Amino acid sequence: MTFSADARCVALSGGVGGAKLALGLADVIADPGRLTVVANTGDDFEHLGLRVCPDLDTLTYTLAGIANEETGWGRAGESGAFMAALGALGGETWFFLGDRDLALHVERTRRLRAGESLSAVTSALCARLGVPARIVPMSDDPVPTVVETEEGPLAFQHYFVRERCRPRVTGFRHEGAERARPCAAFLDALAAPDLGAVVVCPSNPYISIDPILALPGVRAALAACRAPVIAVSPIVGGRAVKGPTAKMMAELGTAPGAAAIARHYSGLIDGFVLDTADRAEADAIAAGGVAVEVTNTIMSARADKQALARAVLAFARRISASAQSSSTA
Ligand code: FO1
Repeated sequence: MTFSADARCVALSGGVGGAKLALGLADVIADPGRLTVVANTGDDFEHLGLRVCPDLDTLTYTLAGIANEETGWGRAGESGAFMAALGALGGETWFFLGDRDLALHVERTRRLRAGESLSAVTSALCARLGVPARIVPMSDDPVPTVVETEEGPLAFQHYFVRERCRPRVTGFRHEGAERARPCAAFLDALAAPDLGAVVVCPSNPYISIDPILALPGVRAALAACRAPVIAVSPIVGGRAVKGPTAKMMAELGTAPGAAAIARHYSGLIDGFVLDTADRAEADAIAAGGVAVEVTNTIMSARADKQALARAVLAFARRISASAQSSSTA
C-alpha cells in the first residue's frame, strides 16, 4: 500500500524522542485516528504500590498536549507536594512522581487491580485526556527490562533513574518476553490492508525498541506487513539526541553512529532516515541494502516534528512506489 492521504501508520516508540515524532505524525496525518503508536513497556515497574508506565505516559501526555516540555516526561505545570511530604516521612523519593501525574498511576493501578487489561485502561485514559491517536502498550503482559551491568543486573528504573545510567552496561534482558503476547491492536494494525508506513521512532534501540521486537511474532508481522518499515536514527553526530544510547553503544563495543543503528535494524527495515549532520554515512548505509533519506531530525519546535513526520511519510511513499514499479516491470 502506498502512503496515501487515508493510509494507516504504525509507530514503534519509547519515551521522549519517540513521542516527539509521534506528535509530528499525529499532526500531519490526515486522520490521527489512523495512527497507532505502540509503546515500549519494558520500563514499567511497580513503585510505591503503583503501576508506573513511563513510556506510555510520556506518549499520552505528549499527544494530549499536556507534557512537561523541559523534562520530556511527566506533566506540565506539575507540583511536588506529595514527594515533599513522602520525603519528610523518610519514604523513597529517588523517582519523582508529581502530584498531577500521581493521579494517572493511582487510577491505572485501581483499574488493573479490578481486572482490566493495560491496553483497555490506556485506551480509556487516552480518551479522557483527548489523545487523537491510538496509543497501545506493546503487550498486556509484563516484560520488564533488566540491565546487565559490570556491577550486576539492575531493574530498569534503578539503572536509569536511581543510578543515572552510571554503571557500565554489558547487556539487556527482556524478562518474560518469550511468554508475553503482543497486544491484539498492535498485530491488527500491522495486518491492516491499508497500512502505509511503519515508523521505528528515534528511540533507544536497546531499551525502547528491542523490547517490542522481542515479543513473539512481532518480527514476522513486520516482515509480512504491506508497508515499508522505516527507522529514524536517534544518533546525530555520534551523540544521542537525548539519553544514554551513545554511552550504551560504546560500552557494548560499537562506535556510536547512524550507520551502527542502521546495522542494528538490519533485516527489519526497508528505509533509514539520518540527520544532515551524518550525510557522510549515507552511502555505507545504502550499501547495506536499505533506502536512505537525509534530512533534519532534530525536533525542537512543533514545526520540526511535523517536518520530520512529513519527510518520513513521503519517504515511505517513495519506497512503496519503487517497490510497486519494480514488481510490475
Ligand atoms: N526520569 C528521571 O530521570 N527522573 C525521575 O524522577 C523520573 C520520574 C518519572 C515519573 C513518571 C514518568 O512517567 C517518567 C519518569 N521519568 C523520570 C522518566 C523515565 O523513567 C525515563 O525517561 C524512561 O523510562 C526512559 O524512557
